[in-house]
Amino acid sequence: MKPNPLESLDHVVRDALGQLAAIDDLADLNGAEASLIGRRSAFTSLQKSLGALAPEDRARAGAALQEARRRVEDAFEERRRVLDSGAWERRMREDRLDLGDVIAERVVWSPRAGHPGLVAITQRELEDVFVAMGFSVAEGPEVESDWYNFEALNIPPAHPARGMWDTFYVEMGEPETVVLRTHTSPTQIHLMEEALASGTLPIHSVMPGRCYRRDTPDARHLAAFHQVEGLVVDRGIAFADLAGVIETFTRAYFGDDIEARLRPAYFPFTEPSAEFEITCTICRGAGCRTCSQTGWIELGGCGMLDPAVFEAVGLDPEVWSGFAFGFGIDRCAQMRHQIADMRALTENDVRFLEQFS
Ligand code: FA5
Repeated sequence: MKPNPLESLDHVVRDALGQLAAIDDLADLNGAEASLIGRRSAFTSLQKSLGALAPEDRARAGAALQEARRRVEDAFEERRRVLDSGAWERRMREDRLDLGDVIAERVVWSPRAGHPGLVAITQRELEDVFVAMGFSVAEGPEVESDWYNFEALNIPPAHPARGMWDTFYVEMGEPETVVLRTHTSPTQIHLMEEALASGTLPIHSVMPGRCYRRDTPDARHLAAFHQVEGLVVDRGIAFADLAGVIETFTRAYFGDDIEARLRPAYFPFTEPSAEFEITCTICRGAGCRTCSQTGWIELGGCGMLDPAVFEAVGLDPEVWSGFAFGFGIDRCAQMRHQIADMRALTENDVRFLEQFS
């Protein structure tokens, strides 16, 4: 009788299962594949030895060998599955990237508190200066009738002075012409009317707000800009009072080293009138593009109230006197912070805006 080559089959299977159980790393398992179930395995050499069996025994022995090999292959795959999931977990653990900080800082948009823009900040600072000097703060409408914006200010229709203000018209003619106010001076009229009606004269007020002109934007002009109007209506007011207020304001807001001057000017609603200028802070008076090489920047106009304005609102110019001024808020911001081109105020560049938080 020929020896049965499959006598050792049980032993081969047990040995293979034992080796498998001892492997706890996927790389080792892959390395052992050939010797456990592949080309170099005992199963392969047993397969070859089947040829020595009698044909009637060969089929049965082949089936037994196949069955034994499948057990080991199944165990091998099961081990791979177990090690694979362990390796995966380990890899997950090792490669884990803590995104907490990254997400908080970069990915998730966290709202940041904004802050008022430079013009709003400047308006508040100017108000503070004037409030400290005893003025109250009032506001007027941005859309005005022709009467408030021009006529009550002694600028009748077709008056040449209308050319001083390039106007945006909202409505022309009947029932009345309506404009976007070209300056804050119409608020003077509202205030005088209200004070007269409510018996609250005298008036010491400033009136900040937005104005509009068909001006082409350039280094010191915008089409929508801001002014702060000042109005004093009282008894016995003189030009020296106006000059004193302007001087005090300049020192308080720009500091002692900035030179200011009043130059004779013309406004239909004040007489005498003056333009108020300071040394250009960009070039310190040497002359530059911002000040058109003059060394001076005009901040506003001012003057003693014209009797025609008192008469337009029904105040007796024999009893009441006063002065008014109107400064550009954007110009004040520009000079205070040495902004060479005023258009920077409207460009919404955060690098610019954040400088004034
Ligand atoms: C006036 O608007 C007069 N209402 C001022 C006034 C008030 C005179 C009370 C007398 C009594 P003027 O057009 O010069 O004046 O403008 C005054 C200031 O507003 C200017 O000096 C400037 O600082 C500012 N301003 C005028 N136009 C613009 C503009 N397009 N962009 C930015 N600022 C401007």
